[in-house]
Amino acid sequence: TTSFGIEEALEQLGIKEVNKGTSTGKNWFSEGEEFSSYSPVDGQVIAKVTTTSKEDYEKVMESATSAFKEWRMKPAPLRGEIVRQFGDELRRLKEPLGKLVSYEMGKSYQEGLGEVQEMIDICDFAVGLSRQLHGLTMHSERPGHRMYEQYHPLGVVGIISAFNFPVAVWAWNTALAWICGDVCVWKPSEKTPLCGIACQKIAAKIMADNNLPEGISCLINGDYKVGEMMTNDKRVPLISATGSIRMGKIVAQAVAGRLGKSLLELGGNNAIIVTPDADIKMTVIGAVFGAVGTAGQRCTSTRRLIIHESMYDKVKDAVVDAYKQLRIGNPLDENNHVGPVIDKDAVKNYQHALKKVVEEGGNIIVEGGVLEGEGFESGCYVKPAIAEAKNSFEIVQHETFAPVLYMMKYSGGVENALELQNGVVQGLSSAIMTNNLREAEHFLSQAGSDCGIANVNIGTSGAEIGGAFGGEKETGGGRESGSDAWKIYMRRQTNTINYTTELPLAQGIKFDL
Ligand code: UN1
Repeated sequence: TTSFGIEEALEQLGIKEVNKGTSTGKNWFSEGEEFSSYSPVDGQVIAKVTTTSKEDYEKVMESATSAFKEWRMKPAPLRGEIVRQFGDELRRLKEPLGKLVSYEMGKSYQEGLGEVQEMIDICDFAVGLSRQLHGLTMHSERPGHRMYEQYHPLGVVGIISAFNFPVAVWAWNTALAWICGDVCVWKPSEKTPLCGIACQKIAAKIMADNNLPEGISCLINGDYKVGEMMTNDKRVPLISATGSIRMGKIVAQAVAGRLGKSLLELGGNNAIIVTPDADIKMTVIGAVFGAVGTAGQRCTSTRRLIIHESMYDKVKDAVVDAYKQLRIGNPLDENNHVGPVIDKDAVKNYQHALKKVVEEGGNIIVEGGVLEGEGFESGCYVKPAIAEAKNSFEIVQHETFAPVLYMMKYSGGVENALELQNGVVQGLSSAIMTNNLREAEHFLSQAGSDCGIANVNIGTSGAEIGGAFGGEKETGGGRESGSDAWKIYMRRQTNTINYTTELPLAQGIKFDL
């Protein structure tokens, strides 16, 4: 891996000392136990990181809550200026950070760079937004009264992110939360802690450059037990959590138990509907990238292809053919399309899915398998596989975070395809491949896709940051990143001002003294 410049990248990111096994260098983390970050690329330990203890968590919260008092008083456009500088620093460090993402998480270097690009894009978006935190004005029913609403900062925002987007999802949350006047405490996945430390370093540098407290951006490390300190903490009015449906249900209940707000971005079970009017070439690119990109570990990954019977054999042959071209290997080597899955547990889940689909009566049309030998020592490289399956299979109903694609047929009109597509508990992303206006509009209508994201002639993954990102049903209902997703990071206040010498009551109530 040295040949791919990992050492240099760690050096540029200022986290080489972490690599040598010392802790994060942050005096917050003095007490917890150490855990290791392994690269799925070569199986090496990249770093040892200290788990945040209860005592250290208290220090983090003190630093966050006191930073909030200062930060909320800065005008929003000034907060935007800080985010602009943060985005500039990300531009400067795009390559080393993209490389670290690739090495610690296992996605291709191109996708690692793409992830940092999403961070940069959301910063730009947030900078503009910092002058547009608009509320409405209303006409009061009382004479000489003015009524309007304003948005105020919320406080400490807790962010729990997943390994698959170890840096971008944090940035979607922080860039918006920061311009909104909030401070953030982030618990990255324990599988990608070094990405978290690298980002924290960048944020801390920008805060220091501007004489701002580092507590505006805080990091805590460890597994779900560390996350629980936050979900149960009344000082954290909003928890934004990305991960499995199982995790989301636990987080949602804990946060609801104290009537806090949660923003949940959970599992997907995303399908592409291929209609008789689909462009085959586009379908193949969308489906194959969607299914094997990030080794099938995006929440927007394509899990199901729902193909019209008249197109079935053609599409199946074209996709199977495309799978033959896939090169699996070190994701830092730009000749490869598919890198490893995150760890050996992910390999087990992948194997379980392939076994289960056969047991339930499915038919494997592209064989899977774990790769062995030179270059595959980590044991995390698997072959993207395809099975013909029924939507009703238990395994098809379940999100397996691996490159396993299920193919199924539909007959008749697009409404039959939609029944299959919507016939799962998840509701994140969906797509239709068609040049038929009627089918496309039906798919987008209220009787169409029930997902938060519905695309026409685009695959299920790779959403732009400008739109609101998230999904319905057990995906959790939260929306992050673009559009008006910022509103969840603020509290709305309705203000009515009386500039007369009378005090008329609303609803015309008479109350004479
Ligand atoms: C995720 O997998 O959690 O739409 C986020 C996409 C990316 C984000 C995925 N922009 O695939």
